[in-house]
Parts: sequence; C-alpha cells; structure tokens
Amino acid sequence: MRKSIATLGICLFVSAFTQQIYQAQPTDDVWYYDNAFNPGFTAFLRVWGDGTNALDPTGARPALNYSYSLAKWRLNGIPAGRQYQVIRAQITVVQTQPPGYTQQEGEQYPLEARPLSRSDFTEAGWDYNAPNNPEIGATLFGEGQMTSYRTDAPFPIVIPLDSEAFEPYFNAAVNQNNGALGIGFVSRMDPGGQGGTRFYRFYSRNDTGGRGPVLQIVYRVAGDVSGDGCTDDADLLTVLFNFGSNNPEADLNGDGVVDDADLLTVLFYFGNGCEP
Ligand SMILES: [Ca+2]
Ligand SMILES: [Ca+2]
Repeated sequence: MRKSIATLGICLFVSAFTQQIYQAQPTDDVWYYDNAFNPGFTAFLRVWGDGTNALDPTGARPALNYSYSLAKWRLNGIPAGRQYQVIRAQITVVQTQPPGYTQQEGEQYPLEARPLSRSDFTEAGWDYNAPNNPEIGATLFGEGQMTSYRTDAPFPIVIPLDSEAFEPYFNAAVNQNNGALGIGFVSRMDPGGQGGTRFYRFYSRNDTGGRGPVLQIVYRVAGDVSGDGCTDDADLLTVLFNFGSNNPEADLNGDGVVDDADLLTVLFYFGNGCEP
C-alpha cells in the first residue's frame, strides 16, 4: 500500500511535465508598408488588404493596397534535436481603441496568421527596399476571433493556430532556424480608400503598456508520455497498459481514448529525444 502511494506520487509529479507551455512576446516586429513611418520601432502594427485578397497576387511588396505586419519570436528553452507535438497554439494581439471596423467586418475579413519564407529579419536592421525580405506563405495558420469586440476600450483578438499546420513549422523553427519563428499578419480587410480607417491596428512589442502580440504554444516531445523528454519503452508500456482506457496521460492525440493511434505515435517517434 505504501509503495503504491509512492508510485502514485511519482506519476503525478511526472505528469506535470508532460505538457509544456511556451508563452512570450516577439523579439522583433515590423509594420511592412511603403509609407510606414519608422516601421521598425513603431508602437502599432497595421494590417489591411484590398477587400478580396490578403496578399498582393502580383507578389509585389506591400504598398498602397496592402499592409502586412511581421513578428519574430525566439523559442528559448525548447531544445533542438527532437520532434515536438503541438497540442495547442494561439496568438493574441490587442486591437487599439477604437477599432475602425465593425464586429461584422472583423468576422468577414479576419486577421490572418501565416508562415514566413524566412525568419532571420530584425527590427533594428529592417529595410523596406532590401531584396530578401521575408515573403508571407500561402498556408493559413489561423484567423482572429471577434468575440471580445468592443469600441470603448482596446480588446484582444485571439488567433487560434491549426495545430496540424503549425506543428511542422514549429519543429523547423526549433531544429533548423535556431529557434527563430516568424509570423506574417495579413487580412483581406479594405480600408476603403485613402484616409480610410477600416484596418487592423494593434500594439507592437514596443508598446510601453506591454500589450504586444503574445504567442502561446502547448507542446510536448512527440510520443513522450512520461514527460522525461525521451520516447522509449517506458512510454510504450504506459500506452499498452492504458490501451482502451481514457487515461488522458496516455492519450497522446487527446481524442479521449487510448488506442492504436496513440500506440503508433509512440512507435513512430521511438527514440525521439533520447540520449544515443
Ligand atoms: Ca518518456
Ligand atoms: Ca487517443
């Protein structure tokens, strides 16, 4: 009896480390637009499109009809050399007061988060005319929600990221880009001509109130049930012992049942993160 209590204690202790959370503001963010004033160290990021497209279909850098914003995060504390499963990810930005669009327009023309072709840009070294500026990819990671819309105060726009689409990008950032992860913010929202105010305007990391974009990622080492950072026979045994149950500890894909899908994940990632 005493032994089983001790074992239970260890299990609870370990389970706290199964999922990990990264949460941070960008190290760099840039308003990417032809007429942007001091786009590097602006306190606000702005985004708009032409009402139909979020990205200029000609591939031109954003000028009059388009405005993009780019942000780069440093994934500090996430070791390279292993594959990760993204359980949940989201970006939260804070729209300034008052929004220049209605809630309905925000729902119709959401703020979009997409990958960048490269993440090695810096805010300090930003040059609109540089030939190798990051391009924004076609993959849509997520769209901003208007559930907190209000006109009398700044409000958060949460962009839930599609875990399946984001996971390989996250792994490439950790394992190939030295932890640098870039995101492009774009939208189809049309300001409605020169001087129009119908566009996204949200705080950058340079905001003195700390309201810049926040990236949150819940992740774990792929296939690692025990949370020791290595997918090995202990994880395999845990899944096998819990096979058919709904033990969330062994339910790697979170679908409510421990079955062959979870078993295959452990087998597929066997050796992931383990010392050679
Ligand atoms: Ca393990
Ligand atoms: Ca499952």
